[in-house]
Amino acid sequence: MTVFPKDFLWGGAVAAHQFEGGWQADGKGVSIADVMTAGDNKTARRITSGVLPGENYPNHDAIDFYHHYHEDVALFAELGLNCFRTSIAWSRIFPNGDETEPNEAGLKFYDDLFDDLLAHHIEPVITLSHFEMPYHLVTEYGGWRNRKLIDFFVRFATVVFKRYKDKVKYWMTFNEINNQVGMMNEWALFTNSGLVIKDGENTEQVMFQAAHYEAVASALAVQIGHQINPHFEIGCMVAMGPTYAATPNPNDVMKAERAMQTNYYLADVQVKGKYPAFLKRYFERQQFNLDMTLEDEDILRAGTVDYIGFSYYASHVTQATADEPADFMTMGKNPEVKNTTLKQSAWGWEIDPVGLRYALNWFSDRYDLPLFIVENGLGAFDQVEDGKIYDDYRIDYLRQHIEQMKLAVDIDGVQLMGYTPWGFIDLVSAGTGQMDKRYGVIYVDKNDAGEGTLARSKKDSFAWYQHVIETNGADL
Ligand code: P53
Repeated sequence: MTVFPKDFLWGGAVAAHQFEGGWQADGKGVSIADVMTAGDNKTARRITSGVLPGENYPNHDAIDFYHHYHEDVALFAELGLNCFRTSIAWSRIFPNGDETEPNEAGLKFYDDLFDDLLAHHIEPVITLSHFEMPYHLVTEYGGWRNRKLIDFFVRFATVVFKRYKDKVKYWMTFNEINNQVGMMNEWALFTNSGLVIKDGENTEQVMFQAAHYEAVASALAVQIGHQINPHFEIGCMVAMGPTYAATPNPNDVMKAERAMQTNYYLADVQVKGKYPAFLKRYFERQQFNLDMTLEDEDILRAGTVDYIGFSYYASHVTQATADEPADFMTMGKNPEVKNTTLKQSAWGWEIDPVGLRYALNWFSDRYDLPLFIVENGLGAFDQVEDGKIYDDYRIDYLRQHIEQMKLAVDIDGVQLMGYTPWGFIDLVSAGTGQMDKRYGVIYVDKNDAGEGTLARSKKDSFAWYQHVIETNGADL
């Protein structure tokens, strides 16, 4: 017996810049992902000023889905997916971001892709902005610190909403919009918002300004989308990393509560249409002079989302220090505490299936909206033995998480729309730029050095996931 509804969305998730390749194909402009080098488990990716000779930019070619989509979509259909989450590369549609007319060849690519998916009864689930804005908007306008970005984004959103209004029903505006708040590092500020912090600038102030403009742009897109097609379902997308207290000491609990706020303050804005009290007070106390108008407030109120999309990979633990009063944003400022009750991935991410049920309950309690798990999965090193990949560790991870989804639906009454595990076809890691940090049930023959034939093959987890979908999650 399954606990999932008949129309449950079983899918897989990717993002344009991490798998398409074709970085200059058919008039595509340079995107922020195109100026990020490869890192690894210990070395951070670097952001270069433009595309420089001699650097390794793994997103340029990625797994070349751009030239393989036809056979790849056939493989997705064989897997049995009934939905497929990807993003539209903004820089294919508006190569520089500030043009008035879109690039027809870019629009045509997604037409063909969506037609192919629909022919296989696979519903596209589309993120408008997934860590991929035209790089020109960074160099000319400073990224999302600039209010003009709202207009550019709205133009982009309007063009694609109109173009694909009969092909795409499920949309999300900004991927993991809160990553920049939770991480406050160079990578997150750049990938979320195209921000490069200048000497003497207050990083938090610049970040909150950018996030505000994004929230306004998101709310405008929601309103415009609903006008173009009232049947559109438009969601937000939140990175959910629940934070637990290290001990029952109330100071730890208070600190964990504060850290949780970094997960959801933007969800509050996008779901409730207004800023939470703790943040308004924080802005006042910090004396940030943010550009937030009364008109913006109206827009936020009128552009609330239809559902909550979220990613869930891992949970976190935090502990108070004696000299630090619990306050918002504390998570980014403190080293994490290891959770000794859990195992970690090779990249140190805590493996916590129950945390997914916790997250589902948490969202359901606070927002009472349909929920969509649009990313979840295990990044691992896979070994190829006699042409096969025996990835039982990945099956275990996915099985344990789906078991918790079942409990959330069956016992807790959570409204769950669907599940799209991340990187179900191997792709370039966003955080490290690696190919060898693999999430897929489909293997792609390419390694960190960029070598390989790009051939696709099925890991053991492919048949397992296929069976899960076939039985609508009844048989794990
Ligand atoms: P990778 C953490 C760190 C980096 C990216 O991540 C993240 C997260 C999770 O909050 O975000 C998402 O590739 C993101 C995807 C990304 C995926 O997590 O660093 O939406 O683009 O690939 C996995 O292992």
